[in-house]
Amino acid sequence: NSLLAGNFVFYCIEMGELKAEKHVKYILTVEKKKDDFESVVMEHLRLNGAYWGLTTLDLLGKLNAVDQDEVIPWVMQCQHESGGFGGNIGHDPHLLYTLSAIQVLALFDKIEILDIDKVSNYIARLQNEDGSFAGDIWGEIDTRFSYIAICSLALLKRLDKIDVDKAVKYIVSCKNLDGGFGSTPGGESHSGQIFCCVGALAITGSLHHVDKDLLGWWLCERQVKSGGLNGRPEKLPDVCYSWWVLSSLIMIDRVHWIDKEKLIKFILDCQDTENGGISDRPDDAVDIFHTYFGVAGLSLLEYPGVKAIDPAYALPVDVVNRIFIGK
Ligand code: GRG
Ligand code: ZN
Repeated sequence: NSLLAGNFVFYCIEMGELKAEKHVKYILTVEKKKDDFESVVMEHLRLNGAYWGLTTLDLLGKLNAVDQDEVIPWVMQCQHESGGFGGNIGHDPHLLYTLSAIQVLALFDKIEILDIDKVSNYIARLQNEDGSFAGDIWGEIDTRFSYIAICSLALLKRLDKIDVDKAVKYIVSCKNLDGGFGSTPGGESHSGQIFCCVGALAITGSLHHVDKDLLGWWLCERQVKSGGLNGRPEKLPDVCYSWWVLSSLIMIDRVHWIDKEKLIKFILDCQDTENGGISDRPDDAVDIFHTYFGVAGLSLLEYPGVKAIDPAYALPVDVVNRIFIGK
């Protein structure tokens, strides 16, 4: 206990502390404002934005500050007759928003209001003969979509609707000699794609395809002097990689290879301590995306007062347990 208390004091005094209340306020304001610059830019990704904002609120223990009777009917209005979800009402469906819709409903324990077969059939139809997935009817293929399909179907308990073996084979075909993964076979290793591939392999129980030491080495080399992580060699650090890199390291059991305290300090240094929100790098402008990744990163780093997040499903651990173990 005194060790924990000692740690807490260290976080608060030595490193500056997480301005949780300010971030909650910032998220609630972004959710409400519909016509400022950020909202206009975000218009087409509102369902993603809702997932980022609401998950952050839940991690900070403040999901109840949101009226779910407003959020849930709006989410359901984003659904298309094909079964997939668009980024906003009337927008075309895409796997990206379909996962966000499922995740938002999961946060509120409302997955059962979905027509589960309809949604899972939409996802399953996007699998190609080689096991890969397209993001929507236009056919762009990317391991992001493999992850989204697998994560969504797992949350809906409908993985049997796709050919999981082929899906895994395709992901493995995107593995590189450096141990990382790219968006398609031969594509450069990038931390975002690595999260997707490792996450999909974790969910399907296929992590034996990963060379954990080789990939762990590549991932921990992403930490730069300031303590932040970059997405690939020679690039600038960015708070969002605290999620993409760290979640991957946790899934392959190599998170002790980075300096956690330095990373916590980097994330805390990216806060707007006056108006709330977290930016990609110290002194840049905050946005809801990096606010989510900062708080989610701190959650993975076991920062006090932040709920634990599941590194594969990108949802609070209690939400994931509610789905797979029961209440
Ligand atoms: C549920 C967490 C969650 C994700 C859903 C959409 C998705 C699945 C995953 C996206 C994975 C990905 C490719 C992330 C990377 C995003 C990013 C910051 C790209 C920037 O790339 P560059 O090249 O930036 O612009 P760098 O940092 O390399 O200079
Ligand atoms: Zn970023």
